[in-house]
Amino acid sequence: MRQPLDRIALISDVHGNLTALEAVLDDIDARGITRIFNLGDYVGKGPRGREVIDLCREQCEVNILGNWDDSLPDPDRTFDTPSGAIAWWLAQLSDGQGAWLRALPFSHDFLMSGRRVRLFHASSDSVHHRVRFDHDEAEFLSMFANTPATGDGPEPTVVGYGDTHDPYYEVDRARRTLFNTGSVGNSMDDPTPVYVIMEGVFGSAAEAPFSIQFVRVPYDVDAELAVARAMGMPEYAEYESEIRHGVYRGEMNKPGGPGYHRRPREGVLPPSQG
Ligand SMILES: [Mn+2]
Repeated sequence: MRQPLDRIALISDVHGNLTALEAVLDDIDARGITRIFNLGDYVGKGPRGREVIDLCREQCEVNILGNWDDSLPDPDRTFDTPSGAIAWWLAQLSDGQGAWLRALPFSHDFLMSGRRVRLFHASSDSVHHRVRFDHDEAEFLSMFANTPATGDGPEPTVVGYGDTHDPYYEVDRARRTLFNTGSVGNSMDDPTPVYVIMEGVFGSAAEAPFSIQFVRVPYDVDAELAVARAMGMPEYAEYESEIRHGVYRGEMNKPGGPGYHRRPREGVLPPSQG
């Protein structure tokens, strides 16, 4: 008999959407999974950053820094949107939460089934450097590199991240595995909350079965929007566009409608309109 397999739930980009987080935590609990690692972006975009932080501090074994967690409580931040939404999201946080967010670790490494796993929010060098799913080879390889932000430990063979709200899974011939968890609270394209279950032998350098599963969890989007309305959250229409339709707020008013999430390939003609 081989060792029993361990399961870890990876959640990311909750963004103040407490209703979605509770639905995902219920699903994780119903599967009997007790270990939850959070890849960051607790706050901003949605109304209940404070409650999301409180719940994640209580429920998640690992909490990692996201770009919003770094920039929203930054005492040197000077920008806001015309609606004043940034100041509103910041004002929702309780005393000490901003400092807690900014002190979160950049990355988290562990062994599973003989693979060296590294988790971070956006990329290996900064929470503010975004790597989309239609990256090139250099960007792919950069995700496995050590940087001043990750430190000088052994380089990973599996990297998981969030940030783009757009989940995927990719492998190369050196067995390097890159995946994006997608977003719990603000999922693009399919707005259904999504998280990852990673299964294998935790902490083990010996090869063993290893799997990554994407789980979509429906939730009460109307209830979440009702809370945002009742709280008077700025940019309500933008929030509705994202969580009801999966359309990023920066895309919702584009002439011709929101674009496809992959860049057009050079030299490929658009489909005939005939
Ligand atoms: Mn995010």
